[in-house]
Amino acid sequence: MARKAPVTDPAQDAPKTGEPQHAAAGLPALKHTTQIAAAQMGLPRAVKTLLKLNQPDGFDCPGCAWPEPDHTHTAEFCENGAKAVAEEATLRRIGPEFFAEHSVADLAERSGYWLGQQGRLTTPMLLDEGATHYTPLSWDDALQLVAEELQAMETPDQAVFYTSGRTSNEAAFAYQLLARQLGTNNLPDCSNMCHESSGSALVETLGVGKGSVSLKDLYQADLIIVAGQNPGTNHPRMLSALERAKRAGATIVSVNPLPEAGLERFKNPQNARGLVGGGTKLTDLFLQIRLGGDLALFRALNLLLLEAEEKAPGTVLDRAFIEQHCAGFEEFAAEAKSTDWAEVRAATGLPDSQIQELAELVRKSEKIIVCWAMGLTQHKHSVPTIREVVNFLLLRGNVGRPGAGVCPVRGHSNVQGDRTMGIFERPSAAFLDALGKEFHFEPPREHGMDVVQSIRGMRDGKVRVFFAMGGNFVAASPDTEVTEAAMRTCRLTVHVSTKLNRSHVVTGARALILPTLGRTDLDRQASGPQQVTVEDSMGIVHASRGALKPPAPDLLSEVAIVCRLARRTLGPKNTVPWEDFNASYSNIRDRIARVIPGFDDYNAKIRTPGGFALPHAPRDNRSFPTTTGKANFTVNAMTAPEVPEGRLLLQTLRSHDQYNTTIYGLDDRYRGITGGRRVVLLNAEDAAEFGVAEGEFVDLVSEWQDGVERRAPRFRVVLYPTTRGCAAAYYPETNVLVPLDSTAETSNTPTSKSVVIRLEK
Ligand SMILES: Nc1nc2c(c(=O)[nH]1)N[C@H]1C(S)=C(S)[C@@H](COP(=O)(O)OP(=O)(O)OC[C@H]3O[C@@H](n4cnc5c(=O)[nH]c(N)nc54)[C@H](O)[C@@H]3O)O[C@H]1N2
Ligand SMILES: Nc1nc2c(c(=O)[nH]1)N[C@H]1C(S)=C(S)[C@@H](COP(=O)(O)OP(=O)(O)OC[C@H]3O[C@@H](n4cnc5c(=O)[nH]c(N)nc54)[C@H](O)[C@@H]3O)O[C@H]1N2
Ligand SMILES: [Mo]
Repeated sequence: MARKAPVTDPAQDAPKTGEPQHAAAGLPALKHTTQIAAAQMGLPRAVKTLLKLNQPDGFDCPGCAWPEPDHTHTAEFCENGAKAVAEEATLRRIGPEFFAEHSVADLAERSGYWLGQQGRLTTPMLLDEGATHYTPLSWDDALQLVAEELQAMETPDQAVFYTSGRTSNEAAFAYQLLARQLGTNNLPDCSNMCHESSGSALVETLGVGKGSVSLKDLYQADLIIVAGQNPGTNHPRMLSALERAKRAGATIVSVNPLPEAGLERFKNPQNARGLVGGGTKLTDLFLQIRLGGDLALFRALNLLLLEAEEKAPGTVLDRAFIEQHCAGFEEFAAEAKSTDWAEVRAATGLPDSQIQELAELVRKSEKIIVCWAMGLTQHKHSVPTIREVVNFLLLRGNVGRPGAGVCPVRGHSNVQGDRTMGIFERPSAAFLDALGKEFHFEPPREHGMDVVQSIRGMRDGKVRVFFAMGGNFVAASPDTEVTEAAMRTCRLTVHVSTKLNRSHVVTGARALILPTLGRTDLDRQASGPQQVTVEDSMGIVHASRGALKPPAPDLLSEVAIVCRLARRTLGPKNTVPWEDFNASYSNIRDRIARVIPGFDDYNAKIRTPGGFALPHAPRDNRSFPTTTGKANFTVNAMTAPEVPEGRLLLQTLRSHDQYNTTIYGLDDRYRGITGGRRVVLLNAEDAAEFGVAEGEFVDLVSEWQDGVERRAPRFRVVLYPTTRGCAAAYYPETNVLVPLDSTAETSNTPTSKSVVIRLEK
């Protein structure tokens, strides 16, 4: 029986609106941190836990992937990091009694917020075929059941192994090894919905799919452009870095359809200026762009730079860098010069004068960094947009020298590390060669399925087993109804999880919940307490040690689950010492050191406080491991989302009180919205044109070339200073509107930031 996700819980969803704020953090952030942490864990545990957060002997924040600065503060965390920790370190528990009381049909009626608030999972649970309730079972029985289902497949490609980006390096390495020993590269991950476009564009142009800057570079930059990112909510510790850069003289430009409070002004809760003073103004120039207008903006900037160089040869471009290190300049320049200002205006909605002002700032700036996140990666033309950002930086040699470079700001705390460990459906031949050599087996060579392909695969009956290492696949993926129906075709769905979520109630014929330790929990194995390692957004790898008493005595770590499952599943095929891996994670690290470049002496290096940096050829020595051996300029045709008359372009984004599909609360404080999430932010002139008023209810109906109607009912209108024609509403409530086949070219990322909609009263 297919039940739809509950539309809303009226008692919990009565949004009120006030004025959007113009500064982030400060005292209110401290107040909220304390309230939330104390409510979930009680005050003593809250204090003990938060003091261990991001400290050299403590655990890595399970929030975002922003790097830790040198540890000068005892409280090195932010409001939203504390919320992420409180969510995990909560004292609430759900065991067999809970599942006896609540049928799956009952749970399917609950909101994602309610599900998450019930507490930590404690016991392996099985939803048997035809059963109405989950029932407890032993770890042995649970893992045996998965092993048998995997062994019963006709081909290994009937299994899909999803990963969300919190999984440690050790667990990720073991997990991908299990999948490949089994014989499949079906290793989709949250990155497929997140920064895949950045990876695709950067590998092609610079040869490495990661950011090229460190925190130190940020502090030294003259100009920092923050495009398509809301750090005040999603990477709050980035604001301290921007503040420091600013105080060292940097100019900050933000490019966004929304005036985000965190980028306007930052009140650093770690100093008096921030707590009681006015804080620091961050943004010097705000370009309120149209959704999807960034390619046009960077093309226009590149045109202006090329024209300025023509007028004053030798003064604008870094000719020596271009000649020595780059390929494709002539083709790129010819294309850039064909840029049509009328098209730029239509795509960006910006006055020419603002783009010229930014071009002037660029000319005056020796060292430039561009930071971005989902506002750039989740469009149809995201890959060409990011390639154009690279063109922009290459023109003045802003890659591979101090204070300059590319800074894609990652989401999940170890999403970058998971990819480094081989969680990827399209692994390189070099990686597979090294893996095969180390473990004496022949890894599968055929590419596997990414997230969108996995959903199609399930829909088309090609997948028998869906296994998730964390995450909430059903709620995070696009086209909710399609994804939910796809999930239900599986023989078995398995979730290794810390908290209950929607993916546990939309299941295959049988389903398992395997509860696991989180980042904050003490992880004790045969050789003693274990540490794990993670890689942040700037390629620094460091250790993380959980300290809290686990929520239940027999919870297994992610590593233990993988190792035990592998031993049961692989049989004679197996060539891996899983028991040793399980007993001491340093045994896994020894193998990683031999397979993955940059990890030599891994076990020794993680003792360095603050961790160690992975090699990054463009940053370290201006060498570019691309197909041409140079940094590639690229030709990116002008394009922007097309919005028919009477329609709006919708972006689906995060509120201040959520972590992806985990809802912490119902407020979006900086945007002045409280007590509810089912809101659509509209420009007042658009609202007037469509004849809707503040507080009125509308259905959001998405229109896509397949002609299928996708509807998200009853959203309350909030008048908001967003760019004209550009609406905004929260994810995951609006995932139902994102068509499965509407994805970015090359990266196949769902276009969550450009959905054409109409409003219906
Ligand atoms: N507290 C908290 N922290 C998080 C998360 C969370 O949910 N909560 N999620 C984590 C994850 S997985 C990720 S990936 C990151 C996400 O971090 P962000 O990318 O900051 O998250 P979004 O809320 O999707 O915000 C997108 C921003 O881009 C802007 N934008 C949208 N479209 C465009 C566009 O076309 N052009 C431009 N220039 N701007 C645009 C939006 O107005 C918004 O400011 O955060 C991570 N950190
Ligand atoms: N419309 C729209 N859709 C989007 C986006 C968008 O902007 N708009 N953003 C996309 C992005 S950027 C991302 S990254 C994805 C996120 O997709 P996911 O990573 O799949 O989703 P999360 O909501 O982060 O997953 C939360 C669940 O992870 C589990 N969990 C938490 N910690 C741990 C742990 O330590 N171990 C294990 N095993 N489980 C744990 C908990 O059970 C929790 O319920 O969503 C994408 N979807
Ligand atoms: Mo993400």
